[in-house]
Amino acid sequence: MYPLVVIPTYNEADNITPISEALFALGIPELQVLIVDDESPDGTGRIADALAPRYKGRFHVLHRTGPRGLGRAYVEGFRWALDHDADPIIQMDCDFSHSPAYIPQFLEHIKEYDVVVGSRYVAGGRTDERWGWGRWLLSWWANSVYTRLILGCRVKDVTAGFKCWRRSALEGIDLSRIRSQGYVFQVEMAYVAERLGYRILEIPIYFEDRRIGCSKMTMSVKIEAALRVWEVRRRHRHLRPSDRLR
Ligand SMILES: Nc1nc2c(ncn2[C@@H]2O[C@H](COP(=O)(O)OP(=O)(O)O)[C@@H](O)[C@H]2O)c(=O)[nH]1
Ligand SMILES: [Mg+2]
Repeated sequence: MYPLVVIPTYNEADNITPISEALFALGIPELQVLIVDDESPDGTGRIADALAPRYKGRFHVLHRTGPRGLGRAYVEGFRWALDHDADPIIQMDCDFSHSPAYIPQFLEHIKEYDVVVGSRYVAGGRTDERWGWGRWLLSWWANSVYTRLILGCRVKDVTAGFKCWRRSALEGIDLSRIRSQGYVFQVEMAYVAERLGYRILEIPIYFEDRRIGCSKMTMSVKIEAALRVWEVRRRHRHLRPSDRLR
């Protein structure tokens, strides 16, 4: 067993090398990294392949083909993690919005919890200082009011993408239940984990905007994700702790 960081990538050519360096610079013994690339046109996948020999068996690359999507990339990455004895499993973006500096805290808390969430919306959590009021309010409302009210979730940052999972939680969730193709994957995983009664801890993080490259989260993607929250609710609201896979 070893901690594994899973990073989905789409056009992250300028971030992939620095994020890998930052992760291994943490000096966490046995830490491994899995990149799940969706045929990025900018060559991220090729850069990742070239990095692998540098980290001697601790850096892995999955090349997905077919329709791309954040949700599909994560499900494939998590399946790989379960097949390769990883525990715990950390998920994060490639763009430094999720600072690797929080990972030691995740690894500490996961000893007591099933899921640790890097949260923007608990006391001490923050979003980028450059966000104006309007943007902060929209994000907070979409996340902490709209999505949480529909789902009746306790988790405050229900769209968070920076999380640490105990292997047993990912096994119990049963990844074949998870259907999201895109960003609503984060919401679906948080909701299913909560319905199944897993112990969830939110720790505050500072979420900084990406410095390099561009977000794939366009307004139409956001609207689609917001509508799909209803689908997530319909699909999983009957779940109980007894529905864990094992
Ligand atoms: N494999 C894969 N990764 C993706 C896809 N879309 C986004 N990502 C990655 O998911 C992470 C979050 O995406 P980003 O565009 O930064 O979203 P934002 O932080 O919400 O603006 C980044 O590491 C992206 O490269 C996709 O379709 N496939
Ligand atoms: Mg980002």
